[in-house]
Amino acid sequence: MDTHELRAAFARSLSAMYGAEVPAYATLVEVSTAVNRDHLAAHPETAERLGTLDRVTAERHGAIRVGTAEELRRVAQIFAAFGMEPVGFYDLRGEESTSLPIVSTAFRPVTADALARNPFRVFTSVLVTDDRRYFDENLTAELDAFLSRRTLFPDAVVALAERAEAAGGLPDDLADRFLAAATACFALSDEPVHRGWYERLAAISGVAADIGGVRHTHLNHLTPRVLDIDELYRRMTGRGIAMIDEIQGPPAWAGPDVLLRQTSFRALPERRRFREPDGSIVEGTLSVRFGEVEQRGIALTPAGRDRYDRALAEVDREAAGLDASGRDAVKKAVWARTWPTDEDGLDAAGLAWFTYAASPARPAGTPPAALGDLVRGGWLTRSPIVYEDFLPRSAAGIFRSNLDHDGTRDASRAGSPRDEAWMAHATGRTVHDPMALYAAQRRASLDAAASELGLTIGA
Ligand code: OOG
Ligand code: NI
Repeated sequence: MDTHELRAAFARSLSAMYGAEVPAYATLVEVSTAVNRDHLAAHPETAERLGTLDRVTAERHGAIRVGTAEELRRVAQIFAAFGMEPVGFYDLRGEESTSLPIVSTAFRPVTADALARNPFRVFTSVLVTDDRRYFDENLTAELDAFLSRRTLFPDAVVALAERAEAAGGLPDDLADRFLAAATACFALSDEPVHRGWYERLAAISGVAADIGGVRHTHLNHLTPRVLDIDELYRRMTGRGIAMIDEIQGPPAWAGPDVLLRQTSFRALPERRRFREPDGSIVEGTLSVRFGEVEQRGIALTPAGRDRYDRALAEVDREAAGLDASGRDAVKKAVWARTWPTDEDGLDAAGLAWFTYAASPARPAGTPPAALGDLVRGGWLTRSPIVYEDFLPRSAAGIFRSNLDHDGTRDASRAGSPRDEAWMAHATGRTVHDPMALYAAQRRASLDAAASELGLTIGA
């Protein structure tokens, strides 16, 4: 099995495991598949503009959380076997009440070809155990000692991953063994949770307890992609599944969808065993795992992203104190006055990423020089580049609505430094800049089109 087959098989294997662990996820996948099929039937001309039905139906992202740089390095090696490389640096800490004591990257394929084969991505976070806003000196020392005594990713799995990365795949028998062992690393453990330790961390942050309160990691969620998230939301609600009350990100509107819209069903109580302070084992529940779903739009340039961030800040100001439907109305109004209503407008304003190809049916004669004229004159066709990354701050409402409480932080203390260079050092790998990947994809398409047309296309 080559790298791409391994990645597709890994996504299927995790999906089967998560469906068995979290039955509502299986419902979510079933409803998503039906929504996608129906959407394609209703809009055959446009439905596949941001990805074929085959890609979108198989598409998932997962989220996992680890505790140390060493755990990060090992999981990066496992993902490398699947052709998934770190892209982007996200800092989820901060002053807002929704802040989490983690920094993150996303492991995903980076070439257009690999993304088309299977775009599986895993948002991967690491606990910042020495951030004094959350943990004092003593707790940092206790946490680090606890984390140093566990092994999330056994040597045998890491060794197979090294071999798969070096060879670009694995022979079938080893591939099966590797897939099973890699999947097992992310299964929910039934080992009893030490109540006292878990609750000490949970008082600070539910995410800190989820990471540092147990001796294993697990998938926190696995997210299918839909072509119509509003319809998905209606159908899930119709099946009696309690969804959070908002779709996060841009509103539904008639113009082009950009970036990411996400929503989720609430975390469900899962049976867990607890070890009480007196040593007895009791049955209980924890609610940490939820069901997210997403609709992907066009990737934005830095100028587009800036406009997006300012539009959302405007929504926050104008919608302060409003309920979900009031906020949605504000969002729609802000979008209508902020965004171009079609792809021409996005491209002309330099807000979104596109690829270009020489049109097979282009006119005769001398082509114009400017990119916009080449598209308008029928020399080039233009296709949007789908957003392949994450917006965890915009999804903060999802994470928040799935935590029992906001936790506690001492904003008067300084955070500890973490940045992309730290992430690169910890993973032992280059952390790609998402914007550079989109820009390179655009440039490569322009270069190919230019050589086919026999001209130079600037910009
Ligand atoms: C962060 C997960 C981020 C998304 O879709 O933005 C993410 C966490 O582990 O809570 O999956
Ligand atoms: Ni997610």
